[in-house]
Amino acid sequence: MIALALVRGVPSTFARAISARPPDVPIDVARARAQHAAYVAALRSLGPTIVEIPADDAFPDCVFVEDAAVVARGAALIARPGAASRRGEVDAVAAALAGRAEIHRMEAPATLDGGDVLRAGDSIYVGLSARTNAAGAARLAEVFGPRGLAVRTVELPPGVLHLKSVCSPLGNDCVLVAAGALPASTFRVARVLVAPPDEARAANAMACAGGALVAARCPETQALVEAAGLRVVPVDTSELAKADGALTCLSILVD
Ligand code: CIR
Repeated sequence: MIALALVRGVPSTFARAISARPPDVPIDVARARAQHAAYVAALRSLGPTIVEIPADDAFPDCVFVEDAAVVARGAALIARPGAASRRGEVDAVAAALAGRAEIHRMEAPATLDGGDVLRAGDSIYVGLSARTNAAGAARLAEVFGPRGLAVRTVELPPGVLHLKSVCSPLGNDCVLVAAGALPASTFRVARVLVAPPDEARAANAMACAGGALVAARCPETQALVEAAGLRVVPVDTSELAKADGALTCLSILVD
């Protein structure tokens, strides 16, 4: 059972967050904050208690809290994010997790972003990306291997920011993947759902308890997720997407 979800506020500096491609229309921080508040309300409606870490204006990307830690089976691995400008984000997240999980750290040269980590059942898949390196994946295995979780690496195609930019877990035995993004054999799960090409962004859904937040205006993916037995709550995070954020990156579930 998911007891708790950590989220983090949108800083006033959010318009300076990293973006692979500068948006045509600049980020509107007030709109991003309104969308974030709606996301948090939607997540709360799925059941977890929400703990909100205050935003820190020194870190424009801090709202993407998922990247700061990986939490499973009572342990939290505090990440060393691949982007140097994001490394200072992790201290507040570690402080919020202290007392809720056993804290583990990682050191240079290891790098890892939580967005590259997908857990399904007894497996943890980790994308090797521009943000997460082999030493980061090895540290993940060191911490979670003894907890009965097998760590499996996934090579990401160039241009994909994070593993979960193209897929996300829907419970323990089901993964949602963007059409054509990864080889069919990537995941050892009973069921793989495929988001159609014109809804690729919906491949990042935020599952929690018996429900899932799914990108707004993606009806086919919403129907697929519903047919898999999850209650779907559509959410619009288009302003956060201008800085390459999707749905999982806005929270950390602590079970
Ligand atoms: C970054 O480039 O690091 C942020 N602008 C976006 C991070 C999104 N994180 C995620 O999907 N887990």
